[in-house]
Amino acid sequence: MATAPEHLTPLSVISHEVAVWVADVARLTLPAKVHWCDGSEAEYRSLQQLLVGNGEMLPLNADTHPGCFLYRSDPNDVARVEHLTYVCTRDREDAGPNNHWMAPAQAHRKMDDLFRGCMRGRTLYVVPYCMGPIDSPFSRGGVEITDSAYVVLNMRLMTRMGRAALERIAREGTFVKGLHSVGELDPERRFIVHFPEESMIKSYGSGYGGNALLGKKCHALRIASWQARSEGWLAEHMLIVGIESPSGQTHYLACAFPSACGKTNLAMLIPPASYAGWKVWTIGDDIAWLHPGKDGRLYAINPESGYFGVVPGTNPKTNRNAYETIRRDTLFTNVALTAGGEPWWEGLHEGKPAFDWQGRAYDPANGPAAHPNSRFTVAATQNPSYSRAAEAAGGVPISAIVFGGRRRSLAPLVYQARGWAHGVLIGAGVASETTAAATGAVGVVRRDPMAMKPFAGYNFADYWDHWIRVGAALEHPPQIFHVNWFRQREDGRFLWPGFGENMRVLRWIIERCEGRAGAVDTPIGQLPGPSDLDTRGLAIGESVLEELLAVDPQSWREELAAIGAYFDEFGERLPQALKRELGETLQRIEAFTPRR
Ligand code: GTP
Ligand code: SPV
Ligand code: MN
Repeated sequence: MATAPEHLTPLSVISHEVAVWVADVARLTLPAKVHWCDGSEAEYRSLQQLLVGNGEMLPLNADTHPGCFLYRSDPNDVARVEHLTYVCTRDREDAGPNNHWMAPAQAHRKMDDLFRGCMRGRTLYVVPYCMGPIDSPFSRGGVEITDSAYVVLNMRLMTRMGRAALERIAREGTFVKGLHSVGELDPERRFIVHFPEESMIKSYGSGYGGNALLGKKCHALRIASWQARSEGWLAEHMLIVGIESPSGQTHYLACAFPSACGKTNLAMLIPPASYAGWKVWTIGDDIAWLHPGKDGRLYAINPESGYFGVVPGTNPKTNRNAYETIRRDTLFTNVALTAGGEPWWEGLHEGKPAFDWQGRAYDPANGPAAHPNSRFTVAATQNPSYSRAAEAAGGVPISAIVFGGRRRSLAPLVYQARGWAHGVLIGAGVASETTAAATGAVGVVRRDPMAMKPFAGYNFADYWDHWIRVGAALEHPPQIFHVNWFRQREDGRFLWPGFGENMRVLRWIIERCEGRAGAVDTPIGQLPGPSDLDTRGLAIGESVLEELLAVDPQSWREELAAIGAYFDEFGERLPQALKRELGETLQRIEAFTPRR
């Protein structure tokens, strides 16, 4: 059944292991047809037509949005499901208190029972993909088997998918196995299960985003973080952005913010008018694989080739680059529709919705017109700020690592770690308000270390230990910072204008890396003094700036206690260096009298 079709000749590109696995899966799932994806334009177009033909996808207004489509997912399947996501290691402790765990044998049994015969009457798509540039030694291959043509379309945009990936896998001999079925889309029969020791993923019952596009969070973060630990690198939930100063020098920053906390926006930021001559280059908007280089610096590749971005809030003012990027050849998921067949969402500031994300006549009583986690899928090359360096086999050198979260209070606009180990403490202590990117309550502050709470494929204590080791071995480690764009007034308005204006903070970060910008020492790290931050042309009051840059000892005492209590969950496995950094920060707080 799983013999390779003629359009993939020479057949030798299919490794024996891939062929055997596909045959095994076909015997389990019993599809009517097996389709090996070659990744061609023709295949892409024909799958689009298939979905339009059976009503699963709607072509959008071809004059305003050529090549764009709307896909409506099942209303109960609109976000990642963290409570149904498992990491299955032989030893439960290896998954850690940060992951749901099942014994591997039991998990395989449970999943295979769900998969048995689930593709009857359907097509099984074999999706070979490569995370990272095809010719990069840092890249890794995978094969996703899925019964969703929508998943195939997304994978074609998000990864290097098709023939070249299959060839690379045949050359390399190893790949990550991902088995996916939409199943019945029943939340009671939905599980996203990882077997890091077998480089395997089994996902059943969802057709949405990170649950179903297995190259993304499942492979490039959960499985890859496990591999990275044993191989001496880092797989992180980070954007990668290049900032070119008027002198022509480019610094690359890798920034870890939790889901729906501004990575895509920062990665394609447009500097304020006063920043003539500055340029921003996007390498990646969600995931970074970081490798120590021979020169003692850290180098990053973006394993993805597209963006699966949050739609609401996108407009020419907040993010003109994203706005331009998604005007053509874009797959929209769960946005609203105007009477003229154009996509619509909250925060677009043009047109008005006629139909909501479920296809109902729009009625504000039903809530937002576009789902808060509605998304665009688009090729990265369509981004006006796309950098060719995203194709560089060796990656780009990282000057700074920036952690961040969505905190309405406490965390200042920006601060710098005193060194690598202190930076790891800052990353491990990140907390953020939950967002619509995952099911469950929104706006609840929770610990989200390195923005990896939902994505670390192993015990966080071991993960922090690995971070400390990687940095200690670097002769020129990146500087580490923390930012917070989301401080709010009582009435909910943001204190900091954000978006393009974040450039002012990035500038301070870069000039700190160059040893040029000033800073004030505080117990939590170094902060810009009011005159160290470029606020020219910014309508922001002195008192607001003071509030954004304040360190309140009592609140921080409580925060550090909360971080300590969180660390206690990890028991003896918690690295000594983190305990030490936490203790030293506490001591500095006790000795601190804030400036007035
Ligand atoms: P994932 O794709 O889920 O990983 O999200 P992300 O981190 O890429 O977040 P994204 O850039 O898509 O932003 C999420 C939401 O935050 C959007 O609604 C943005 O409009 C909003 N946002 C982004 N940057 C800023 C900012 O600087 N200030 C404020 N107030 N909102 C922002
Ligand atoms: C996230 O939730 O961090 C995303 C979207 O980037 S998803 O692909 O669903 O994980
Ligand atoms: Mn993300």
